[in-house]
Amino acid sequence: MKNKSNTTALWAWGLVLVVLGSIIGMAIASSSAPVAGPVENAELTVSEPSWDFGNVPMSKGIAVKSISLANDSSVPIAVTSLETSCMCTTAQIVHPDGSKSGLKGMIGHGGGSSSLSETIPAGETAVLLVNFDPNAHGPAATGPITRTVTMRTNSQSQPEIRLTFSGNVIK
Ligand SMILES: [Cu+2]
Repeated sequence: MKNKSNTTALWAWGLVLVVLGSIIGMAIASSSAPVAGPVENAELTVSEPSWDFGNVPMSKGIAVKSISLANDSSVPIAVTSLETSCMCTTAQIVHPDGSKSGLKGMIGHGGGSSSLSETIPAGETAVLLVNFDPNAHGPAATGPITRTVTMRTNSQSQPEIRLTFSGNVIK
């Protein structure tokens, strides 16, 4: 009797280990898998690759611009990195369901990471929110500015998307 239940218990543990092992194996495989791509015949249509904020009063705080990123192709497109040219500027991808990517800024000495794994499914139009803080450089920093926001994608024909904006910071 004792032997039989021991054998059964051994088999049960063996089964648990096999199941656990395959679950862990799959998790490792999916987390270390490279982001799919590059993909062909897939591009994001950017509503405004460049824009001018015009006068940006310090008193009104952060200026925000919404840029649409339309995936009109038939395959998902991955945005693999996002960064800005200066610490006064941040950017974030927002999906139609309201879910958001991490907020990304300038990548400096030891500061943050530009890497992202944000998928824009076929047929989806996501929004890139770009925030410019006219107060980030202190009260004396008035005058014209130019900044860039750079995204990398797994599209073969569109590995990098660079947006540029200008503005004039006033008191
Ligand atoms: Cu700046």
